[in-house]
Amino acid sequence: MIDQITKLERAATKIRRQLLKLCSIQVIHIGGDLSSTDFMTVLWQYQMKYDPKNPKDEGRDRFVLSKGHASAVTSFNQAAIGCFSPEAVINEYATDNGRFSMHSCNIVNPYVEVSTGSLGHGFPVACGMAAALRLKGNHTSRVYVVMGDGEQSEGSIWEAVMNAYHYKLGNLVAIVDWNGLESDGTLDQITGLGNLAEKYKVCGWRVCELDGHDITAIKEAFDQLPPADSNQPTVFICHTIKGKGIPFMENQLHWHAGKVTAEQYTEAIQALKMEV
Ligand SMILES: Cc1ncc(C[n+]2csc(CCOP(=O)(O)OP(=O)(O)O)c2C)c(N)n1
Repeated sequence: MIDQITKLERAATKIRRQLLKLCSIQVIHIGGDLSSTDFMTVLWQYQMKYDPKNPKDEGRDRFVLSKGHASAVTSFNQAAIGCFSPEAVINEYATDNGRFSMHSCNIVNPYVEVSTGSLGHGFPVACGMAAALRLKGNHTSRVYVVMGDGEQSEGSIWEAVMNAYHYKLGNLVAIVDWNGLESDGTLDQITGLGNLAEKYKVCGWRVCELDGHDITAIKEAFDQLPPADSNQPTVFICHTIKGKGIPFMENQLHWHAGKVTAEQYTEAIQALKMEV
């Protein structure tokens, strides 16, 4: 019998294969999908309390994709837990009546809690959802929210950071995908983050800094979360590589978004085979 870590590592490789398949047909935000694949896989396929047959169950954990352009990695993880099939994601993506597109949309897809895409918006909404759970007397569900590192330069993020501390939202877990690149340049060329961990700490947050591709470390970080009814919000600062797993895409700005040729697809799949 294979252990949990191996199972999750294989699941992450499977997600990367599916992303590449879709990327051979459509333009997707492949760089930031691949940087978040490992923590998204552990989040969706291990950590979250979520019944795909009952996506409106009050007792569910909530997920908000604040870096809304990483919709494909979210959809394939939701497919992995049975929300829909991976083929549906591939066939419907960016089609007229499809449920899947470059940004997650809750009008067409009931598994999306909040439509996102405009950076800096999803995180404050997630804070509001966490506060609302408390007001409704739900002390067991959490709200997980994934942000980009470039997204950290949006002012609305820091209003929400202070708000989450003020309202003692221990049911809120933020994940920052720190891959060092945006769409137009490196983070340091645009707005460097400095010591991001210290910034969250002085705002009163519990901070966990980790290698965002180390499945064991990610699982442990989730295992060590304080209970949902605790008082301090948590942020995971995940050090990642944009394009992770595909050598010709890693740390390459122009692979923020794109489509692979047939030759590139073959090369990418070969690289993933070696990873298993
Ligand atoms: C408010 C806003 N401004 C600009 C954009 C265009 N945009 C889409 S992705 C992106 C780069 C985001 O970088 P980052 O947050 O680091 O995400 P990642 O590198 O993980 O994809 C930008 C500027 C947007 N979606 N929303």
